[in-house]
Amino acid sequence: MGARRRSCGADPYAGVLARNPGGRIPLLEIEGGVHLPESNAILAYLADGTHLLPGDRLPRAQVLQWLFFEQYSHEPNIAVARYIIRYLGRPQTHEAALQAKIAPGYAALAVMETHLSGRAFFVGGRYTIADIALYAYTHVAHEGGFDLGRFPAVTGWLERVGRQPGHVAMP
Ligand SMILES: N[C@@H](CCC(=O)N[C@@H](CS)C(=O)NCC(=O)O)C(=O)O
Repeated sequence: MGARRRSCGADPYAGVLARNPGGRIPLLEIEGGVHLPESNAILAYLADGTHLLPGDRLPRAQVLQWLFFEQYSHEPNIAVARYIIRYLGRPQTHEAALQAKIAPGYAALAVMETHLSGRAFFVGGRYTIADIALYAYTHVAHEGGFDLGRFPAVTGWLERVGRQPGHVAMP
C-alpha cells in the first residue's frame, strides 16, 4: 500500500485495477461495462430521480454540500482514525497520525451537531443521500475513539436514519 493510499480492511482484488485505475472500493458496475468509483458519486447515480436526491436546484446543491463535507472534513478524519484503531490495531507507528485526526474529527462532528440541532435530517427535513453518506462512518465513529455521547443531535439523527424503511444494518 502506497503512502497516499489507505485501506479499510479490504485489500484491492486483482480485477479492480482494470475497472478502476484508482484501485479503490466501492466500485459500481453499470450495464455496458461502465464502472463508477467514489461512494458519493455512486449514491448520486443510484438516487437520481428518487426522493433521496432532490431535483430542485438549491436542495440538490445542499445535498452536494454535505457530500463534499463528508469527503473533505469527515471521512479523512473519522474513518481513518477508525481504520488505525480497528484494522491496524493502533500500532505505535501510527499514533501521531491517529492523534492528528482527533481534533478535526471532533470539529466535523460539531458541525453536524450544530446543523442537526432542530433538524430531523441534513437537507429539507427529508431523508436524502446526504444522510446516507454521513451515516456510514458516523455510526461507527466510536470505533475510532470518538465519544458520540457529546453530540445528542447527532445521536438522535443516527437513530432516525437507522429506522428508515429499507435500512440494513451492517454486520
Ligand atoms: N473517496 C473514496 C474513498 C474510497 C476508499 O478509500 N476506499 C478504501 C476502502 S474503504 C480502499 O479501497 N482502499 C484500498 C487502497 O487505498 O488501496 C470513496 O468515498 O469512495
